[in-house]
Amino acid sequence: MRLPSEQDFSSRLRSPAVSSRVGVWLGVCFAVAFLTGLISHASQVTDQVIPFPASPSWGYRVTQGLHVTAGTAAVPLLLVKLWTVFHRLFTRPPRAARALLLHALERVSIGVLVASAIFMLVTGLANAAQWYPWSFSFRSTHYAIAWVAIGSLVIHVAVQLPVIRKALGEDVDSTDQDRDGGGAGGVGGGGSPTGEEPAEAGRTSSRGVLTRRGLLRSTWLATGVAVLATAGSTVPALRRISVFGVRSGDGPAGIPINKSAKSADVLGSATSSSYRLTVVNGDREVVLSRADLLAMPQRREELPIACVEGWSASGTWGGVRVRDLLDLVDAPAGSDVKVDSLQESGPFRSSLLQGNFADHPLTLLAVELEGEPLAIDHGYPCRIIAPNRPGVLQTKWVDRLEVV
Ligand SMILES: Nc1nc2c(c(=O)[nH]1)N[C@H]1C(S)=C(S)[C@@H](COP(=O)(O)O)O[C@H]1N2
Ligand SMILES: [Mo]
Repeated sequence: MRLPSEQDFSSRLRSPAVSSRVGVWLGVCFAVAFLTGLISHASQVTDQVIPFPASPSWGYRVTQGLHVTAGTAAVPLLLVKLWTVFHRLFTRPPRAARALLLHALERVSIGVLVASAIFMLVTGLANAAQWYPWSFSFRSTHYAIAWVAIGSLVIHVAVQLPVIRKALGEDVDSTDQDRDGGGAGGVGGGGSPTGEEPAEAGRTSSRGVLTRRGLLRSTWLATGVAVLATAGSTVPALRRISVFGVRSGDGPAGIPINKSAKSADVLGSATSSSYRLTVVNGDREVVLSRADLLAMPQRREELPIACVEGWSASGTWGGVRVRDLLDLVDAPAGSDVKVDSLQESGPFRSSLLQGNFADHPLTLLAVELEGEPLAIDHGYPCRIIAPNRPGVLQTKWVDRLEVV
């Protein structure tokens, strides 16, 4: 048995003419995912100097919807792209030491790019499906590898720029940049290139069934399907065709449930008549029942829940302004507030409301949704709902607010 050689992958579809066109869109998806990912990261780091802005209230909904959609769209693009360049795995390394070193460096950088790109898409999709077949922390690892992926992508584009520019400037069927000057053997021929084939044969884009244009069209179609199938979890009009956005629109009051009261193990404590909310500022402390909360001035605001997994849904929430509660314990303006819940374990059992969120007039401790008392799975007796905030920080089953 012998190792395959580059010439064994003789399809005319495996050309810079195709891979650079797919690459452009792949690059766009990675750029969008990277930038929106930085935003998502900033929204969850609560000790930054410049606080994450509380407006526009729908901001995170849009950026995180874009993030997950761009990542999903990248999957078919990456698969096609890898297929079009796969043969390069089998190029014979050069003999001369200097050329060999450069070759090796280029190979390592491609290896890093491919590995990190696959890692990003696989972990992102798995997270969106709430499937964690790993033991590392998703968020910090996904974030760290994002820098590796984007860094190696920038290097790759810089190195390949001459090839990319030339390929994009020419017709997609041009064989100018193909291996062996456009004369390599055809699909299924199995023979090695002789360089003596008629020019005609070299120019034909398809000796197989698929033309280059056909392949590109199928790729755009697959990408479009991936976009529609994901975007529906953010865009209500697309919900019904959104097969990946399974969690959109179900759940009480049309808002999906992320973690149920049962799985958070708060069914008993959340419905208990001894439930109390404690608001603390230093040695000032106020203890309120749910009835006390209902007796305070009630506000109604329309705000979205926007999960980091990409789904989002808007609702009309009713409840007490967090700032009104902080006034009960004379919390100074701009105070950061730690929010605790009845949930005893789990990564999202508590959150920090930075001062600009705690003081924001739209930030509520909600007791109702769509005019009904909050469903237990949405956080009964009360939950945080604040503008432009990732879902993970919209803490449910709140029992303590403490100025820190
Ligand atoms: N106490 C607590 N609050 C929580 C969570 C949690 O696991 N525990 N999950 C968060 C996440 S990840 C999201 S997306 C929102 C979802 O709110 P919903 O279930 O009311 O739609 O709740 C947030 N609040
Ligand atoms: Mo979430």
